[in-house]
Amino acid sequence: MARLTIPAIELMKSGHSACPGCGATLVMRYLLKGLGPNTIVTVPACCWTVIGTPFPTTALDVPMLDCAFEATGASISGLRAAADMLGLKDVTIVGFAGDGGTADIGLQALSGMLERRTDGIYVMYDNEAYMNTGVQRSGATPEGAWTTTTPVDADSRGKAEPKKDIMAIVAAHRPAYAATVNVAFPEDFVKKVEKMRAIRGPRFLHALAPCPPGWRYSSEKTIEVGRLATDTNVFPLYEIEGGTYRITRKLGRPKPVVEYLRAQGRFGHLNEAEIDAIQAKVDASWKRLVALESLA
Ligand SMILES: Cc1ncc(C[n+]2csc(CCOP(=O)(O)OP(=O)(O)O)c2C)c(N)n1
Ligand code: SF4
Ligand SMILES: [Mg+2]
Repeated sequence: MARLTIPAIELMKSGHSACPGCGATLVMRYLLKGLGPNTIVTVPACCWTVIGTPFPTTALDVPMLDCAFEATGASISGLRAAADMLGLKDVTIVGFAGDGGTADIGLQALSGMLERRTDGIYVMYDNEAYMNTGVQRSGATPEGAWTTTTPVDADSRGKAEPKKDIMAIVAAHRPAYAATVNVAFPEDFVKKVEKMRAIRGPRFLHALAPCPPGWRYSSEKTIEVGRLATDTNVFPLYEIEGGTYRITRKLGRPKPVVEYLRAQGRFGHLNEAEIDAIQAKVDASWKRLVALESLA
């Protein structure tokens, strides 16, 4: 029998207030399994402020602070400085923010934290919209997706613009470590977290977090939809260490993108030509990633 590589420790408990099937809860759960108890988490406005600490309770066995929506990067730097002043060298400081709070409103603070070489971890859990306020489009919403602000009607076919490439933006800051992870691949996820925990300097995790109400699929399908995102190359798994790219899951023959799109109501309106155009863009992005890896 294959040995289970995921640590048994549970630092995220039941009793949280997420929707059934929420991918963002699994991001926190696997993250804390990899980091262990000596961790402080800072969270801006997002679903997780509601999920994690409905007053006066908490679902976490580590300290969790609320920071302003745009301030996660600055909050990581401030907590690191305070921990150093107190001689708490072994504590890991983690910022845990949504895609809206990272790729849009928190981008400046993230850039500052990376540029200052803060010794901390920034996690962007990506459910690809502003979910907590009712599924508004973010910079990380993929092209073609329905949201409440990118409707499907006579004038609109969902989001017209492409998804913002947060990993390319982070990579341009030359972080000590950056990686993509997906809750549907927990072993790969935890292995990367354990590795990044031992590295010093600014580190970043881009975590895919499927969201049943926002992506419009039924709640038992979170892992199935998550697997399809990676196995169609829509959301490839890779890491960047010291500027070197390494793809951590490669399929001989990826699945067609249509399988991922058809599994979700937010893409239900797309016609064959629109799906072919998305497939061509996914193929081109994958080619670019393979070329980056070959530079190693
Ligand atoms: C400065 C500021 N603007 C707007 C809000 C309202 N707000 C709270 S959560 C949220 C959505 C966050 O989206 P994202 O970061 O993607 O996290 P998610 O809700 O999807 O988990 C917004 C717009 C706020 N709290 N503060
Ligand atoms: S809206 Fe989505 S991200 Fe937010 S709690 Fe529900 S499933 Fe999780
Ligand atoms: Mg979001």
